[in-house]
Amino acid sequence: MQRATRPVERCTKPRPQLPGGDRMLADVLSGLRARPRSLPSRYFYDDRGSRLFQWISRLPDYYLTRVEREILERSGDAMVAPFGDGPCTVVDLGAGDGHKTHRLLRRLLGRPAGVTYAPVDLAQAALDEATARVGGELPGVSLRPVRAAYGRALRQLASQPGLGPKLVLFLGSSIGNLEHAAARALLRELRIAMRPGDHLLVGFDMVKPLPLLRRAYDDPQGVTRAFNFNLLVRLNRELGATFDLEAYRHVATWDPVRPAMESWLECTSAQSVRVGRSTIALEMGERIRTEISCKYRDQQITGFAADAGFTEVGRFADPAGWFVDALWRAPG
Ligand code: AVJ
Repeated sequence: MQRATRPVERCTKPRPQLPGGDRMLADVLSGLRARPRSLPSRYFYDDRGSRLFQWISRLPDYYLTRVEREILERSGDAMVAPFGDGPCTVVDLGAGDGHKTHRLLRRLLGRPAGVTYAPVDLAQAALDEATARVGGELPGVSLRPVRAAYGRALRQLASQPGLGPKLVLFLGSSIGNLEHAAARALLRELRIAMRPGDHLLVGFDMVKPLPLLRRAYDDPQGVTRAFNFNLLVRLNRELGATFDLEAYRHVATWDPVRPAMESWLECTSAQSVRVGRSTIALEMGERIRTEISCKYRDQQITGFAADAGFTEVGRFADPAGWFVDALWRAPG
C-alpha cells in the first residue's frame, strides 16, 4: 500500500517551505529591480545580524554607541526630570542591547510610585533579551514588552491604565536609516500616538569630518563588512537566493546632499542571481545599496520637531558635538 501511494505523494508534494515569506521576497525583488538597486536594511537584523551589530557597537571606530552612552550618563537626570513623582513608563523603540536604557531606568528606581519598562520590537528574541536583562538587573521595574510596529505599540500602550507619563526612547540614530520623508512620517505618527505631556528622546548622529564617518562604516577589522554580507547570507537561507558571497565587496560612500553614509555591496564580476522564480543580472562593478545612515545638522533637528508637532525641551550633546539626543514633549 505504501509503495502504491508514494509516487503520488511525490508528485503533489509542495516546494520546500522557505522561512522568508512572500513579503520578504516581494521587498527584495522590488529593491533589486530598482535603480539604484537596493535591499531593505531592516532585514539586517536576524539573530546573527543582531549579534554582529552588537559587536559593531563595541568597536572603537563606531563612535555612535559609545558617545550616546556618555551623553545619557552625563545628562540622564535632566532627561527623566519631566517625570513627576507618580508612576511613569520608559518605552524603548527597538529594544537594542540595553546598556543605554539601563542608564535611564537606574535613575527612576527608588521612587515611591512604580516604574514600567516597555521594550518594543518586532523580534521576539530582542524582546525576551531586553525583558530578561532589565528584570534581572533592575528588579522592581515592571515589565511590559510589546511586539508590534512602533506606532501601533504606542497606541496600544496609550490605552493601558496606570502607566503614567511616558518617556519614549528612539536612540542610536536608528532614525538615520530612514529617508527624511519617512522619518517625518514616523515622528508624526509617534506624536499622534503619544498623550499630552509624554516625551520623546531621539538620537541623531551629526555631520562630522569624513574620515571619522568612513572608519565608522568601514572598520579595519571588517565587522561592518560581515554585517553587510550577512544580509546576503540571510537571503540565501530564507529565500533560497543564490548570491555568491565571493563575488561582492563592501563599500561605504558619503552622500553630501542628504547627507548620509551609504553602505553597498559591489559586484566584482558579472553575476546572475536567482531569487524566488526570478533571475537578476548584475554587471561587474554594479552596486546594491543596503543602507543609508543619515547625518544631521542642528537646523534639521529643529525642523523635525516642528514638523511633527513636538515642543523642544532640550538637546544633549557630547563636548565635540558628534551626537545629539533631542528631548521633545507632546503638547497638550
Ligand atoms: C543601528 C541603524 C544606527 O546606521 O549607524 C552600523 C547600523 N550600519 N554600521 C547605523 C549600522 C553599519 C546603524 N544603526
